[in-house]
Amino acid sequence: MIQNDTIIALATPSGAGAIAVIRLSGIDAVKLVSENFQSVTDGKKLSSQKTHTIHLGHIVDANKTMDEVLVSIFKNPNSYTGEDVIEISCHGSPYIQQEIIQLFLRKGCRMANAGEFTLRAFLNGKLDLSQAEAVADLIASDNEASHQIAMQQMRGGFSSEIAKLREELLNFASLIELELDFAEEDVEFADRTQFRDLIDRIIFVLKRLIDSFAVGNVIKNGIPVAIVGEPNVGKSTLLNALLNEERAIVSEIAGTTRDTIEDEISVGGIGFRFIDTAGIRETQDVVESIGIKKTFEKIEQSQVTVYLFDSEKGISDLKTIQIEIEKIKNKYPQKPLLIIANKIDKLDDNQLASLQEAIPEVKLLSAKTGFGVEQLTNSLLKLINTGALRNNETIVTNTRHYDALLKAFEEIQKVKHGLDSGLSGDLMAIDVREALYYFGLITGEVTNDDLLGNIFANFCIGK
Ligand SMILES: Nc1nc2c(ncn2[C@@H]2O[C@H](COP(=O)(O)OP(=O)(O)OP(=O)(O)O)[C@@H](O)[C@H]2O)c(=O)[nH]1
Ligand SMILES: [Mg+2]
Repeated sequence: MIQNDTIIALATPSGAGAIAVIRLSGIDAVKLVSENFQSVTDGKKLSSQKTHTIHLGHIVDANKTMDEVLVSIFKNPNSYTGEDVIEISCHGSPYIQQEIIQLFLRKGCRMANAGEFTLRAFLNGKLDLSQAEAVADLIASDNEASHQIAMQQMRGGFSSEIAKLREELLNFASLIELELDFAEEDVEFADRTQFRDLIDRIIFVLKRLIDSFAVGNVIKNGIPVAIVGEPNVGKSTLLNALLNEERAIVSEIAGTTRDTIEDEISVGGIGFRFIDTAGIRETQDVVESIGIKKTFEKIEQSQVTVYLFDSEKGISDLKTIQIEIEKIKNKYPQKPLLIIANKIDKLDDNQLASLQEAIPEVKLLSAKTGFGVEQLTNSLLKLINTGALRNNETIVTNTRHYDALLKAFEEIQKVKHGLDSGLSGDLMAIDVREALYYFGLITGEVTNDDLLGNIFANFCIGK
């Protein structure tokens, strides 16, 4: 699997820009660039320059000068990939980018696959697997929370904890296996009290990490919030107010929104995905009824439901609204529900007071004036348990890690039961080995080509 041929790719986004960076990594990176580089300082040879230096000059092919560039040199092992790496910062015209890449492909480079630079970093021991995966998460992060989690994972917070426990467990595994060689003598090399203590610590850590996934998953993907209610109550107006742009069409005609409209914003560092839905009512209109069916699907898929009603109707026809609220509560008893009276700009203080009395949990809002919008986003934040995030605890966001943690947890439970019931050493050793296997999957001590292929295929080319 380990290859050190020289790979090349554009590291910056494709298209025109002020500057583009082309990256090469591999055994011939320095030599190839050196042969096609003319320093502004006469006679300066790139190949004899020190690592971590930058050089101004021209990329030339035969006698043709392609661009004035800056070349950065990183010699192995002190580079991102652990190999010799060259970064060429050229002018960001797509033509220049392609000309330079084509030149080095002709000279013997190979176009890098998605994530191949990071794959090499992993294979050369610069990163463990979960850190490598965090690189992709970091690039994909688009809000403060997902950024924070990815940074923490990249720095190794999570995998170093796992690696340390794995090490300790490995130690005990060897001792237990050693006992098997002395089965006749009935000795115990592995101190059972210490062993039990380690198992308890592992269970504690695994449980915390497994529980964190619920938070992590939500943060990574954005929290879906469905905005529902009868036609014309102001759902689309609220969406626009939340997003601060005219995203959805608003009109006084009931049934304006026929399909669902979604958009994401960051509130307090957490990504919320708001879903504006078609108003719920009995209708003969085929298109509208499809939209209404979708509304219920969206409630199912969302983490939080925001139920909006027209506060004037709250005064004139309270019963209907109370019935609606009960219906949603009965249908989705587990889902957090925020009840919002919209258009409160149309009510006077007495009416508002009686509305609040009738529906104690109601939140008052005017999507038109913006009153109550901030309070609504605050309520949403409170619903999401992000305590772990604020406390800077490790949060698991990766499904692959989650699966491995669950399996490891299962195996460790077996070990614990084994200890409690005085299971023989040979059987216990099997469970310990299984747990070790799943720990290793996370950090990459245990891998196979399929697994690596899957992980790195999701990276961008050039990373
Ligand atoms: N006075 C007042 N009018 C509002 C408020 N919010 C929305 N409206 C008006 O109510 C009407 C309906 O608003 P929409 O946002 O289209 O309502 P909707 O719930 O998306 O309606 P459908 O898509 O048809 O289900 C529009 O004329 C809005 O201008 C508000 O807070 N106060
Ligand atoms: Mg609408």
